[in-house]
Amino acid sequence: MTDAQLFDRQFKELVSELTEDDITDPVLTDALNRLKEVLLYNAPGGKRNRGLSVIGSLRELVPPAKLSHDDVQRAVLVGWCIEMLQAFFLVADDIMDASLTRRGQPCWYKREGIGLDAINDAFLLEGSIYRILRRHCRGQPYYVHLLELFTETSFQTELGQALDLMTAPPHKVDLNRFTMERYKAIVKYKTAFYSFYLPVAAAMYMAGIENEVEHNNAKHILLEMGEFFQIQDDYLDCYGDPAVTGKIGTDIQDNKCSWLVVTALGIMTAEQRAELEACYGRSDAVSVERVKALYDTLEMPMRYHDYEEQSYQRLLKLIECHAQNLPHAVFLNFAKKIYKRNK
Ligand code: DMA
Ligand code: MG
Ligand code: MG
Ligand code: MG
Repeated sequence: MTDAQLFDRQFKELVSELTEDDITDPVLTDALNRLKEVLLYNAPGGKRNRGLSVIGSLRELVPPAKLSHDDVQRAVLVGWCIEMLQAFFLVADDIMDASLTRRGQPCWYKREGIGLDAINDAFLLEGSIYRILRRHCRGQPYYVHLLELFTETSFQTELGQALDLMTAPPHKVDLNRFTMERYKAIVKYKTAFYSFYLPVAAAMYMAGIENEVEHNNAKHILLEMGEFFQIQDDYLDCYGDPAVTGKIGTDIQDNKCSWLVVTALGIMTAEQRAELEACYGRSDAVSVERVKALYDTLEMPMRYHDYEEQSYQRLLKLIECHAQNLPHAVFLNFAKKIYKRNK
């Protein structure tokens, strides 16, 4: 069985552990049924790159003979904890971004009868992480490391989301806010820590690697990868095919500090800047089309593809000089999955 199959098969059991075995007070039946529905709708259905990279990385860090069946199972479950963390952030992110679809279906809060009750559902997803970690990893020497890693990473992501939101106040367009410096801070915190450092750091702790220097080396490479990943996300928000990405873009309407707007601002004329000022951050279709036409005039797809190539070359160099004691495959496997992606 491949790790991906193992991973997918584990989900059903995880749901029944959380909703049937963990808490059994009969007065909670309705709430636990709700949790089950929330998990089934929001946790699966993604690319599961983050979740799968825990077991993927662990296999690069520990020789096969030293990896027991239980070690593998725990890595798969920790992978699911990352997918639940992602689901927690996405349920909330879609409310805040006023998005319509996610993974090819309506966003959870958009479903009939859900609305802002989805806020509590997001908390349930977050809480589920710690129930699973406790059940399966409590007796392991790395338990406290994992707890600290998940809580630290959550906080970093929340700080990143705060920056993202306050740099994009609704109906208050101020193009001076959109600097590359601000952009880098937003994406490092809102995306790179939880999407890239978290899964590899979890595998490192599970492999017994606690050394701060090693963690910093890994972090250096992974945060760079995370920055590129969010740049792709921003590009796909405008230029991706919703039938492939599973989501309809909202960055222009939401007045977001996207890589596209920051990069475009650096190369546009004063007239183009005035045009952008007039139509960015508005939800009517005509304004959105005017922003997209401006991006096309500035050849943003070509600039993005050039950037993608450069970024890949830079990353390979970074792996060469920063992955001293860590197997390069940990990083290269991850890089292979994200470069040239279209979803
Ligand atoms: C994603 O930013 C960040 C988190 C923490 C969910 P985003 O709003 O660009 O993501 P998406 O494009 O998936 O809505
Ligand atoms: Mg969003
Ligand atoms: Mg967002
Ligand atoms: Mg996005």
